[in-house]
Amino acid sequence: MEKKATLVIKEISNLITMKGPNRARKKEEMSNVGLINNGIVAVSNDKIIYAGEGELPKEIPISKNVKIISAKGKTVTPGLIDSHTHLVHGGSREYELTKKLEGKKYLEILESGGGIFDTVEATKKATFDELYKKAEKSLNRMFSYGVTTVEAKSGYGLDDFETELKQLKVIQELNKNHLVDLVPTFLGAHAIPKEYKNNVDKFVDIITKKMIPYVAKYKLAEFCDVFCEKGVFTIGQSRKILLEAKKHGLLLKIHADEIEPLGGAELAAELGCVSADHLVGTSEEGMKKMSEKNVVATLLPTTTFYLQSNKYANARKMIDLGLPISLSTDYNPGSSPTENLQLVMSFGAIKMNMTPKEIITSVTINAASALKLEDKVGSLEVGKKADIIIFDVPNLDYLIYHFGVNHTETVIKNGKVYNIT
Ligand code: IZC
Ligand code: ZN
Repeated sequence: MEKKATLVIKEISNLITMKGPNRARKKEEMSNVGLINNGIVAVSNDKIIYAGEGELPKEIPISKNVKIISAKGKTVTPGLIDSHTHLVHGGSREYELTKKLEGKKYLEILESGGGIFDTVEATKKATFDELYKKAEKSLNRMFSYGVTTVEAKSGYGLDDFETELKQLKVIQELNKNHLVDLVPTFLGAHAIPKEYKNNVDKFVDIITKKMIPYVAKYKLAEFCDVFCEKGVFTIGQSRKILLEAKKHGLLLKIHADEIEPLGGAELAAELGCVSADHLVGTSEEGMKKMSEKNVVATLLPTTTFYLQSNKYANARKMIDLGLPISLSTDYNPGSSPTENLQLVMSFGAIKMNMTPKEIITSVTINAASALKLEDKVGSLEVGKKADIIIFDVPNLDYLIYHFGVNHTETVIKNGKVYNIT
């Protein structure tokens, strides 16, 4: 059957298609955003059937019930993708703010039994429905910011596997019911449970021998992640966990060099991780190794901001060395309590000197690549999912320059139109 246009967005002042290969873009490719002035996009049901300039070609058939939207004076992009979040968790940690202002650091709070451990307790206590409703609220907020795909991690059960599974099942259920598409990640190795403080290898054994095989068998996660950090999991322990995950068919991610430079980037290259995330303390050697292996560098500048650090990931050097960059919120109750990906984009510019073109690449096709979804989303090209955002801004620079507010006017998800403002 011929595909008829069911939705047409016309007169688009700035259409950012991200046209190009379905893979993470690097170096100057990150500035090729496929900008079309006076653009037009046609959708048939949930797929894009045309993206170009001016009028629709005559050959494109139009459905009788076609919906037509004008985006004159507006900027249109692919649906944004948040490729690193701790979406599902119980409680919140606003009481840490005072401690932070008194000078307590994130790892000190964790070391003294707070931080992630507090959220573990709150997540254990929360029912499935409570976790679901809280995460749903955050997802609604993300959607309103123009985010149509989100990665979501477990990690607040630790040795209580039931709680890990509860989180993963909340993600699974939300993925069925919510408009936003979710990509589940198993982060069993998020902190060392108190009971295993003097026997971390025992906990690593439980993760590798019991948890990973179960999670993989019941397809509860697509990715496995590890918090590789001083006082958390070492390089050796992270390697063991990720190798086992790989054996079970899971794709790999790693929290690498977030606070202390341990060599997580080098490990990501060695193991063929799809992405390495944070990379604040990464050495040039580590960056080069990641570049050779096409590991996506996921950078999380609002986390650096919230940790009150002045040292941001060296995005410029990474781009020079050919690392594809993805930007995301790291939404979590401790080090980045925000769902606002547009804010992260502004931080990418102001704190990491990324250009608006590099930034939009980082939250579309490169973020899709960090989730292995580059064939389905991340650009506005024929055959891709009709996830499209209309921003009420006259150009891309404006979207990033006027910061801290929501510029989304309309979210088109799977070809359906949702008005935000
Ligand atoms: O709850 O603190 N960095 N894990 C690693 C987090 C932040 C989440 C948290
Ligand atoms: Zn994280």
